[in-house]
Parts: sequence; C-alpha cells; structure tokens
Amino acid sequence: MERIATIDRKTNETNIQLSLGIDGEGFSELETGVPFLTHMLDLFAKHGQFDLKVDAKGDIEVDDHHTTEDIGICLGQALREALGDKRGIKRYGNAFVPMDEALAQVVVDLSNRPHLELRGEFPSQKVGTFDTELVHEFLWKFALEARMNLHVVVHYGKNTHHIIEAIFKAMARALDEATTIDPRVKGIPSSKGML
Ligand SMILES: [Mn+2]
Repeated sequence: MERIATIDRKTNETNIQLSLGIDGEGFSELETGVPFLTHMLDLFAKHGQFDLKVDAKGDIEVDDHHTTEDIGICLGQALREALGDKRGIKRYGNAFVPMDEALAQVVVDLSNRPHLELRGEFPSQKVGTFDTELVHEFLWKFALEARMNLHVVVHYGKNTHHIIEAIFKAMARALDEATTIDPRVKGIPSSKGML
C-alpha cells in the first residue's frame, strides 16, 4: 500500500491543498505565501526523504499566523492518514542535527497520544518577516493532528534562523526513522495491539 495522503482544507482564513508521501525522494513543490515556512518545509521534505506538495492561500495580509497554523494541521492530518494502521513501523525516532553553532534534538513517538514538548528559546522575535512564536504554533498543531508525541530540545544556539532550521531538519530525520518499516516488526508495534 502506498503511504501517501492528500488533504484539502478550506476555511474563511485559509485554503490549503497538501499532499505527503512518506516513502518519497525528498521532492517538494511549495506555495505557502510564507517564505521562511516554505524554506523550512523544503528542507523538512529533503531531510526526511518525504515528497511534499503544498498549495496554500491564506490571509497573510493579517499576518502569517493562520497560514502557518493551518499548514501544520494539514501536514499532521496527512501524516496520520498516510501511516494508516502503522503496521510494521519503527514508531520511535530520535535525531540530533547541528546547524553551524546551533544543535537541536527531536524525539518522536507515533503514539496516538498527542503531546508537544518544546524546550528552547528563540533569541529573535522575527526571522525575515516570520514571527518566531509561530514555530510553536506549527509544531503543536502538527503533533496534535498527527496524534504524535513530539519532543523538541534546542541544546544551544545563537542565530534564530539556524536554531529553527536545525529543529526542522532534526524533526524530518526523527520522523523518517519513526515511519520506517522495519521487517522485524510483526504487526502493530504496541503491546496494546493498536496505535
Ligand atoms: Mn537557511
């Protein structure tokens, strides 16, 4: 079964079509209207070996909040749907990624128990025109809709662009690991029998 999902979501604030292929080649085609988020999603696809298409039109004349949040929602829904019943997956993933002086770690459990733990500070309130507080918004909605336990730890770093980039790359690598089919895993990797 191909692990691909497409989400079509329209509200008064945003109109988003997003498709995610878990077993991809790092290909992305992104129109978000939020340049820094586009940059992060591009490297998320690349370093997770995911194929990701996003066509989002949002009320960016207000600010980037709704568009960023709603792309997080759609990405989470797509991940959850593409994973299906999670048969044979590794379930857990852990990755450290350095970006120059910054070091981020992401640990993920595709547990069906949504949680975000974000430990880290962003020295700047903005990267370009992007409000860095939206990183939390994006990650939380992504974790919530994917129904995963997402722990993000920024060990250190000075440059906010580097810190956020390290987070997205580490998240990509941790999710690549967690979504990998392990031939040794028979059935659904939970003692409960479901995830
Ligand atoms: Mn960069």
